Amino acid sequence: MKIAIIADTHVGYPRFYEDSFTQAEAAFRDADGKADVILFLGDLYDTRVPSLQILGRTISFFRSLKTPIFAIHGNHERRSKGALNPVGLLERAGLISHLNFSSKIFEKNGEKIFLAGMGNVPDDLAPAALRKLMETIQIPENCFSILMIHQSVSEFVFGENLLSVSDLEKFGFNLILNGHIHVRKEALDGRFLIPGSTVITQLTKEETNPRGYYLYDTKEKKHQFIQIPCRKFLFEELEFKEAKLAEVQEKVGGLFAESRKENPDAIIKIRLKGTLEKGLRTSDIILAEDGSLFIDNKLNEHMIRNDLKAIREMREKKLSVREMSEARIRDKLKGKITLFEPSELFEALSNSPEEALKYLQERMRAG
Ligand SMILES: [Mn+2]
Repeated sequence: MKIAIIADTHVGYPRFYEDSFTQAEAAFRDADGKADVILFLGDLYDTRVPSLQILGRTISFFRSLKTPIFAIHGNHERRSKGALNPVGLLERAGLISHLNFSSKIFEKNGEKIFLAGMGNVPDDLAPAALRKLMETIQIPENCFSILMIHQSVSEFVFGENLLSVSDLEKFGFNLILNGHIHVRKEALDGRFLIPGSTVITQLTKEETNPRGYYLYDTKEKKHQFIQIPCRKFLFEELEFKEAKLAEVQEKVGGLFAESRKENPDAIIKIRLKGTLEKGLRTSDIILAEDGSLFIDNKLNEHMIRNDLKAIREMREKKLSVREMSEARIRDKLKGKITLFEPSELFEALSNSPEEALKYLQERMRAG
């Protein structure tokens, strides 16, 4: 059987809105022509409640595909227990199968594959959630078995209490597939695969690598990365030494014009390194950015390294800040408050005070 593996399409991503659609569609369309089944690893949408415009466009698109799709939801789509997430909505529309902490068998031409899917949970809860999932399912003997998750793993992401590839290997699946990490990764001689995102989101140097999806052949037990047409991303660096303002502006302008000429549509990031002349501060360097030019100003970095680092981390971990606070609240309240589940109350509160009140009343009634 031929299995297409797609992840992190982030449809509706505001910074590269149109790219998020065209590149997601390119991956699914290509997979539709090559695979017997498509597995999707979470973060189909960029938000938990996409607009009707975004939902409408994807629904029309998925209706045009003929290959069955099995999907889990990612952290961008995660909602509190009982609340419908957009991946669940697509299942209700009959367009995909949502593997929501559950398993399914897919059969074609007499060959069966077993699919177990765990939607995203806060990373610190992932090892326990996975153990729980494993208690409720049983891997059949006559099937090629696949685990689908959307988590950070310690081999590729820094963090505490994360799942690790070596732990995951012990569960005995033939193939382990993970989303969440936006650059392509492989481990266990191809038995652990992360296809990466189809749209550029973090503007890191690693993201200049091709975007695409995996095609896995269960007979040959081999995978192949299929590149999709994608808007070009250029990552350039300029180094200065005691530079004057005019010199920086001139060089950035020149490099930008040159890159634009060769790649009119490219997303361009220019990193500035080195030092400025005495008396000139990093914040004096103001360069025009537009929707496709991004300046990463690291001039005089030795002087402001710590500030920059903190800001950068905050920006990159936009979502995990929330996860970190959730985990901290959970820890603090452990055993002290049983009336509510902090993450559920937070979710309800972020929707409306009425919903939070209703949630609390329901919990009180449940006693
Ligand atoms: Mn993602």
